[in-house]
Amino acid sequence: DKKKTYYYLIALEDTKINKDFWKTINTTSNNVRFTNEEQLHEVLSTKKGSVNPFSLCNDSDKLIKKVYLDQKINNLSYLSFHPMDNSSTIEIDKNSFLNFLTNIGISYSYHNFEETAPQESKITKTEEKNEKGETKLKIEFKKTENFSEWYSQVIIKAELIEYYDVSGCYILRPNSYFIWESIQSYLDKKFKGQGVKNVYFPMFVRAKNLESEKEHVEGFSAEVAWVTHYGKSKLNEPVAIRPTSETIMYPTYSKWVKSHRDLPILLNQWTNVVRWEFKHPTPFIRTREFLWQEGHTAHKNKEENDSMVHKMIDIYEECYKDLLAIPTIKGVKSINEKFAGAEYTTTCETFIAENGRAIQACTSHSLGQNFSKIFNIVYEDENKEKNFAWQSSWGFTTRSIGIITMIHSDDQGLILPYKVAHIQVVIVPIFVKEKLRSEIIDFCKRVESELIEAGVRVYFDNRDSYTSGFKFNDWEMKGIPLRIEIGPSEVQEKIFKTVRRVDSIKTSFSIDKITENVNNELGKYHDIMYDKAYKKLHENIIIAKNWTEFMSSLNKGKVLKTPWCEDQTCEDKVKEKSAIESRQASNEDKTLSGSAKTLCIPFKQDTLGCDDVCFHCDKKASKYVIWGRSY
Ligand code: 87F
Repeated sequence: DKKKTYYYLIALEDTKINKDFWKTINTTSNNVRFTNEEQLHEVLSTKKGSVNPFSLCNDSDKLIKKVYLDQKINNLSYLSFHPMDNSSTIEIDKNSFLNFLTNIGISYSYHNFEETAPQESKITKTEEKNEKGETKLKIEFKKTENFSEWYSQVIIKAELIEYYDVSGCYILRPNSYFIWESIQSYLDKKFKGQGVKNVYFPMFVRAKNLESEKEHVEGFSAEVAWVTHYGKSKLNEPVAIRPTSETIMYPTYSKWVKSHRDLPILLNQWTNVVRWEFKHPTPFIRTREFLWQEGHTAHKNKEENDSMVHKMIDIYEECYKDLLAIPTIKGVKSINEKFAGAEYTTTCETFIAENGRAIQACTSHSLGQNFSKIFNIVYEDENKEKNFAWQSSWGFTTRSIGIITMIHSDDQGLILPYKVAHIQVVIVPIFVKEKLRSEIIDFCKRVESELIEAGVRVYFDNRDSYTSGFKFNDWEMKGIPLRIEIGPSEVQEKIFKTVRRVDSIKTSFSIDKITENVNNELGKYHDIMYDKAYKKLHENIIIAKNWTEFMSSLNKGKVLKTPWCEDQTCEDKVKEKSAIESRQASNEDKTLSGSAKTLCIPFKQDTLGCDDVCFHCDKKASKYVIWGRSY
């Protein structure tokens, strides 16, 4: 800074250092700048372009008192640095690197470089009203051109989300909460059909329980939020807010399970969870608090447990398909990508073609006996022998609402699957001056009441301060599946006109069979949405047999299906190489940057030839696997 105090920051390449960060350390001024060439030489005996943390051992006068590490480094197992220039890379185990710092007498601490001040609503500008008091409706960005701005506008203008002044937290408005209630009601019935019962465990967890499972907590500990105070007093023992409930529920499972007669335990809870993430937040997709259900079961043997794991991922897949009209790729995670506490992890993956990113849609884990060994969930079998229980856990979150929005919606706004739409049918009267005005209203009311009677969620938009054109745009923006238009000619011909949101197809039906025709349209509606999404997903899965094909399709924003050796280090290398090569290819084009990782090894496998080799390392291929950039 201006007083020549030196700060040494080590940040991941994609971390943006926020100006608010400097306020959190005691700089003499906020005006901190990159050091100049001369000072670089003086302090670190190095030059521009060759700065790397190993040069810290040249700082013999100890001008740099402290090193600030990017919080995200906490989650990594190894780090990569350019030694002197960018023609080569040194990989170093993180703990060895930290030992190096300690050994040369440097103290370090982790910081969140990206923390921002509370954000105000981004959208105020576009919410200005026009002279008639109507909100400007158009989305100003195209889904294919600027996906992230497009998404921000859809969720605001369709009134799914309102911003909130705690970073990473959002308000779910009635239009999106209705979707969540529909998902809850669908899944809850399916769970109960499997004999699963609902419970509620507290949201607080003591450190001793949270940390009792080292392997699984290590990678996540940076995200755990803690309550340290009440009022102005400090708690004797801080308590964590649940990021997930294994360590909350399983000590009790241990109490409940004594004999084989106490098994299975089949429990689920609908809750919120908190994970204080530092990656850039995206409403619904990555938020610091979210809603979910988490199921936790315990069984006598592996077979019963495996079948639970698969039953649950099947229910999730069906929910995406039958309720939300979203096709997914169902499979098992690679060793690198599975939940660390699990024996194996099953998943449904989706893909957003417009920004080339895959999203994990839900997950169901076999925990094997990993947790029962830690929490001592032991039962005595029929032969009086003691065994550890076999366990599963599975979760489905409000991320699904983001997935619906991203998959289905278009440049006119949201498109809702009709089964989760708060309004399924909107009736808009069309007045031509005063011609047949009261007949039109009566006609609309008749259609409305017949549909209500049949259990259709219908809204008769009789607001007289808005034009019909405005109403069309308004309901299109909000994603309402079916619009019924009734004007003078409909009244005269005893028909009604429907317009489908998903493809703008207009059809006229006779007034005689309102309910039958509308239900028919809605049924077709679901299939149209699903088929569209299915086609888009499968058009974007590209088979790659070698590295060149892989990188070329990855850089076109595709997901790749490759023959693979299933080796962990092979995946590490692909991850690293794809990050470097896509950076070179993308040239600042943000949408094409980032590394590829495996999404899943699909359950549905094409047969591999006996001389098929891994697309990357040429070892024998054992499975087809799907790769992509993901959220
Ligand atoms: C963040 C902080 C602490 C994910 C975390 O997937 C712990 C965790 O254990 C953590 N983020 N996980 C894995 C969650 C596993 C599992 N739990 C039940 C699920 C589904 C529902």
